[in-house]
Amino acid sequence: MNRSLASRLLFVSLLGGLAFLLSGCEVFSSPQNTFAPAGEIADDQKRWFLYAMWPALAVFFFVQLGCVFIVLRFRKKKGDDRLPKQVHGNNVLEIGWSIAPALVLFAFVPLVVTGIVKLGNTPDDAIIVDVYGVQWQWNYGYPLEDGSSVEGPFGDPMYIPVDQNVGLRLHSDNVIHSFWVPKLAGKTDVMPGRTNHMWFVGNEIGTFHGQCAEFCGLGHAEMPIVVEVVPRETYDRYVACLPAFETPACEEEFLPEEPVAAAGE
Ligand SMILES: [Cu+2]
Repeated sequence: MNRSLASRLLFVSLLGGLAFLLSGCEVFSSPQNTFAPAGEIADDQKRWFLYAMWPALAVFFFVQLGCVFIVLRFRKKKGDDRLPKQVHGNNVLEIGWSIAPALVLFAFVPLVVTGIVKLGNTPDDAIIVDVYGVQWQWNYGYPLEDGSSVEGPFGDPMYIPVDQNVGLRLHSDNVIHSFWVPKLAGKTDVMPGRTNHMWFVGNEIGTFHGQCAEFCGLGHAEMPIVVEVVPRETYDRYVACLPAFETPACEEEFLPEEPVAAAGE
């Protein structure tokens, strides 16, 4: 095989490979897409990520172009067997590429500090939901007006009111789990022996999916998270129905249909 045919084949197969890889990308429709946030916190986090991503991409392309330029400009030429000029160190370049990244990082300081402070302070008007990571299910506890709390059935979705700040207290009495619903907020570990905190808000009514993001044993893959962002009245009815969905109205509204019944059999 001659060289130009080989390089053409290589180019075509690289292009095919790239197309194959890109076919896995879904921009907005996948259910766990951090680029399609459905709440203020996830939206902030997406924006912060993009602030860092664009400069990083610019640096990446700048460095790659530099590499290509150097390889082409200083490659060995036919019939020239002399050693190239031997250079050791360049003060201007070295000081430059130490200071420039430091300046870029420094530009992120205000953003990072304000972001950390915002994420670390649950707003005063938030409702506080307890999250229990179990091997291998999630369970949620909701605040009642008298200051006590009531737990939903194991495996039930988390219900929260739309446009309402929600603070989570994350508990585990077994191993480390991680609570992550990409469209609503970044992940936070759920640790035995300590209570971690996070907060978020769902600004769109709908069902949002996530999963345990810390390998927690054999049933790790069976720890999906479902958050139902619902109108305030629906949330109030749900909490009033807990813990047992005893009335027919509760049963009808909040108990999932049996799979067999749903299939019409
Ligand atoms: Cu887990």
